Amino acid sequence: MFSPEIETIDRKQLREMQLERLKHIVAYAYDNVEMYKRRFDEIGLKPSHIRTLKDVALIPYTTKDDLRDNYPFRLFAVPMKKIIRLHASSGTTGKPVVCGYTRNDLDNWSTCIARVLSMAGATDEDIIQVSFGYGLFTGGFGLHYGIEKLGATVVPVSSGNTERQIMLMKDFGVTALVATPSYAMYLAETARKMGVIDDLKLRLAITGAEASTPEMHESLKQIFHVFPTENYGLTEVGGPGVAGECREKAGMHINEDMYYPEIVNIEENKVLGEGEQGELLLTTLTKEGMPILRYRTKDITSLTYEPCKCGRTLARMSRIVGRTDDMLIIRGVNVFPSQIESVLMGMGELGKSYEIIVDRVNYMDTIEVRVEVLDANLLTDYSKLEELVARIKHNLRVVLQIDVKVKLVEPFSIKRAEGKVKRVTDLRKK
Ligand code: DLL
Repeated sequence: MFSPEIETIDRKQLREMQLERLKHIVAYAYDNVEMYKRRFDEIGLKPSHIRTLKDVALIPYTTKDDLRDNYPFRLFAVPMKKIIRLHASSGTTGKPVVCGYTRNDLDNWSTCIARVLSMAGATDEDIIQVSFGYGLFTGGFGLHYGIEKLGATVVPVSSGNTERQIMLMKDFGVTALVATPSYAMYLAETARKMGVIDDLKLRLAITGAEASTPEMHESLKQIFHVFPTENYGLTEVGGPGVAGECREKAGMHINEDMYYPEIVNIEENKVLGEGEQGELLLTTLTKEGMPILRYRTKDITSLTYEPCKCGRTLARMSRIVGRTDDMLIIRGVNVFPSQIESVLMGMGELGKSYEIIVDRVNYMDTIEVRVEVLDANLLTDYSKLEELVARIKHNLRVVLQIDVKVKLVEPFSIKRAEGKVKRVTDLRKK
């Protein structure tokens, strides 16, 4: 454990710490960020009205639009002189979301990452390859400095050049990989093709930055012989390091001394209780550069406060079910891409790459899943092919309650991503 005094803290003591930090950060945001002062003044809210943790509900939400409206630096609470790093989201449309860090912010960030790595089972003996992109994306540099703080050896390869990544992994005796789950899978497939899996010393795959399913983790375990864990974060609150899975793989432990999580039902404007599923809100408790109050992540999850078998008392968030904005509504039925992934990854004949194409034909929504087969020979055996397609359709129907068109394609015919994968193409939006 990297910070046992925090990770196993008595929850009553933690709540006291959170309240003290919450009061501080609210006053700090009010005093130093014009938007927060205006928001509070508009509804007559004073920082002194925050007397208990529950009072956090009095504070208006912060949204991505607020960040865009205040682009690039208007949510910073310190003069630019104190900001020593900038990162920005990989958003493909509109202005990116920017985050600024003071020296203390970077130090806290590295601590959060070191904890997440150590939860996954990494130690200062590990050689860790970072295959997240280095640059404005928070993944590369975020993990990099966390690994150094843990005292492990960092191999900053960044993303791309997949065969070379495998060569380095082998030659350097890399023991842990940091990547998106889809890129980790691409690396696994490539290593298998190169016939070097047994020459690798890899034991951990620390994945994050995009959704994955237990089935995907199981596949990584089988193909790459690694123990996969996942971790979570977002640029708006600083990047990765918000939460991570421990070896129990029973939810991601939230670094609650730094982030105050809530689950809300947005339509009803209601804070939900333990175990209830809704949108995750995050309040940064220690950020100096860009404090954020009740940020609407759009990520759907639930929380549990039960102590974990690993000994940590930090709350755990369940795997992200999906984002409120990537939920597909097909003929009135809500479909999350993760539901489709669970079905596909659970079927042995299929490869690990797939795509989802949604369209509207004659006013009717259509959904097609294209998925690779493991063995190309199957595509020429008509009866086997038909049987497999029927089985996939059936399994999807059981989970989604709708009919899905299924197309099986050759191994490696779907383009692989080197960072975050984009699985869904929604042609209705055109
Ligand atoms: O993806 C930060 C990050 C880097 C997290 C490396 C973990 C590891 P953004 O690019 O701003 O930041 O994207 C944030 O990605 O709101 C989620 O929708 C999604 N996301 C991140 N981690 C997970 C995860 C980074 N473990 C957005 N499971 C978030 C599902 C995730 N979705």
